[in-house]
Amino acid sequence: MSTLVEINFDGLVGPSHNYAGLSLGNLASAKHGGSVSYPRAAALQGIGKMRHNMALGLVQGLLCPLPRPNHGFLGALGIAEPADETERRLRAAAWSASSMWTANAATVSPAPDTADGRCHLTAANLVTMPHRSQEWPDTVRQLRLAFADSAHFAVHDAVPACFGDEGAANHMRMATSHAAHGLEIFVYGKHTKDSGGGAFPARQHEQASRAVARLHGLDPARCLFVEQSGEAIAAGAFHNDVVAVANERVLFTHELAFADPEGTYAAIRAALPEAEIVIVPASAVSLADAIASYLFNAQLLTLPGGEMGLVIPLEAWEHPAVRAWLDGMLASNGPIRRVLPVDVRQSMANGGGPACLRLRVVADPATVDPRFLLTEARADMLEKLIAKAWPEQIDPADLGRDSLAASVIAARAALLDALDLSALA
Ligand code: SUG
Repeated sequence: MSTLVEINFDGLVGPSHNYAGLSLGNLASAKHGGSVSYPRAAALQGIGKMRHNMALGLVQGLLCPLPRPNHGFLGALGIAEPADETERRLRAAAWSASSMWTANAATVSPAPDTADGRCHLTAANLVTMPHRSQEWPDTVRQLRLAFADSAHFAVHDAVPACFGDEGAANHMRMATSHAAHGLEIFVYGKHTKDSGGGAFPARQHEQASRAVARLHGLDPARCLFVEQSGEAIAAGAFHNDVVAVANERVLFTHELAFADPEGTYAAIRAALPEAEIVIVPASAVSLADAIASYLFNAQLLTLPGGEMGLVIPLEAWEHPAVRAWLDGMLASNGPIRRVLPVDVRQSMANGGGPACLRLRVVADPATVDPRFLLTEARADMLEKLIAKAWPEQIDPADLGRDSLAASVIAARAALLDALDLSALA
């Protein structure tokens, strides 16, 4: 009997969580740049979401924040004390808590899809955004601890930096069940004006996706490489998971997510005849409303009873057009039977919804290092630690202050100590 289940590894929000407006093309990040952030509240909201999903009967994992401020990054840029606005932005990059969005940590191909029958993970190089480009070496160290069991996992370094890779945020997997051989769908963007894009960067390069598929030993007949619509990128869908999400046989998508929607749906149906595609038309929810509310940045989960639930941000639930569409969907006989709103407002203000905050890994939980799995008791312990050690608030003008750096470093050290993960220090 298969023991493979989907485990969601949420990124714990780091103590340096701040709003520096670093992500071009991410409208929420730009809008909140310069605002005061609340790291303690942000981290507690994250734990709240993890608890919410555990209470549904699901296995919950967690990944730790990376070391910040990253003095190595600033040193490599020759910055000691910033002299101008550009250098101040680079300093803010060294403080970013962006590793909380673990959907960008890696791309994951579960064991049933790969040639050697192991679950493969490739760390994402995240090269398009300077503040995210520093993540992967520390991320890969952490993945190699969490998934150290080489009989079941293979963890790869990031693909070369000439090809931008944003990890699972541009990757969807469809299958009749998590444990079945899946169809892996890689979504990439193009920079060209012809595809409607250009104002904002297309962060995922096709050749990065193809490299990941090769590294993971995927069957080319069970892979699709699909172009994201330039219109979606231009509207602020800097990752595909802002406009589409898949789970098992269901794809939930905005009608303007892909450059060739009909061709994409036909290719999915040809590869997976059981596929059900739930399309939200722009006439019901405009691209702008979808992106502002993060309706699609949802966790589409198979609940223990077998039905599917959609964990959405409160912002989507409170949005009139989105709510009207969701009410209609629930009243219909569609495959998504429950809508479950959660409060992750602090992360949302930087463009990270429920789906950004988690990395999905289909695996037997017994093969994962237990230090990366959450229990109620550990959640209690983490809440106490965060309440004590995480800064209550950060004004971006405070980035660079020695006293703030000391408290951020001490908070992470206390966390690693409590989780017996000081090896990551
Ligand atoms: O890469 N925001 C992240 C949000 C990532 C969301 N992830 C997914 N869609 N999977 C990003 O743009 C904001 C940082 C700042 O402005 O300080 C930031 O990095």
